[in-house]
Amino acid sequence: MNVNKAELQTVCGITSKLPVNVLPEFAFAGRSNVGKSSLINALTGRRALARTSSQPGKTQTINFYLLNEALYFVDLPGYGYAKVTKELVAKWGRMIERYLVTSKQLRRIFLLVDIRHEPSDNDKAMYAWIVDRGLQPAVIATKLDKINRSQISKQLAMIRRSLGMSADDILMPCSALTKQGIAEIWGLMESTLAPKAAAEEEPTADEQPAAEEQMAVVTD
Ligand SMILES: Nc1nc2c(ncn2[C@@H]2O[C@H](COP(=O)(O)OP(=O)(O)O)[C@@H](O)[C@H]2O)c(=O)[nH]1
Ligand SMILES: [Mg+2]
Repeated sequence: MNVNKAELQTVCGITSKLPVNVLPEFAFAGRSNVGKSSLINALTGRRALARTSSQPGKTQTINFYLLNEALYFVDLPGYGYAKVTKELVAKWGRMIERYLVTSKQLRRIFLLVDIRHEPSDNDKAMYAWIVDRGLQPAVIATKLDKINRSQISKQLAMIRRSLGMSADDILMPCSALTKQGIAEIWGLMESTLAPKAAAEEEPTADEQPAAEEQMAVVTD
């Protein structure tokens, strides 16, 4: 998609009311510093739409970016940042959960993990929770430019195994620096939005998870 217009429309803090949007949403989750904001910038072809930072733990809000007045990117707070209190970490977890549970427009959650590292316990808990809720995840392995080509398939297999992904679960490598994988991520979003794909992916009544299932992320 060619992004002609991109704006930060809503910023929600821990106690803010979440917007009730009518346009489709794609959410980006993952630990602090994994590259969420950089990926949003690469996908939108903007240098600094989402603020990137070498200091982890800076984004403590849920940011809604409206693109082409047609869809939203939702930048979720990074989890697993050690230098904040347990209480704050737990609040972020509840905030992410509240968004994921209440959004009526969420079409897919991108869970970002660093291609160089084994997913953390929080990554594993987040992925399992997304799958249990019947939401549509896609795992993005970021910072592809930081490893040798010969390492790529080994690292992707490690991530798949570690998160307990099956062969049909989506895992895509990308680099916000070289833009490798960016077109493929747009391709996935476009097919997610296509009416046929959307109808096929609608969970049936029995696939709907129990409302009381809790997300176990961000309790470290
Ligand atoms: N080499 C490389 N660095 C990246 C990439 N994506 C993000 N970074 C760097 O990783 C750091 C954290 O990125 P940021 O997008 O702020 O992560 P966030 O906390 O998940 O939003 C920054 O220094 C980025 O420049 C990538 O694909 N390649
Ligand atoms: Mg960020």
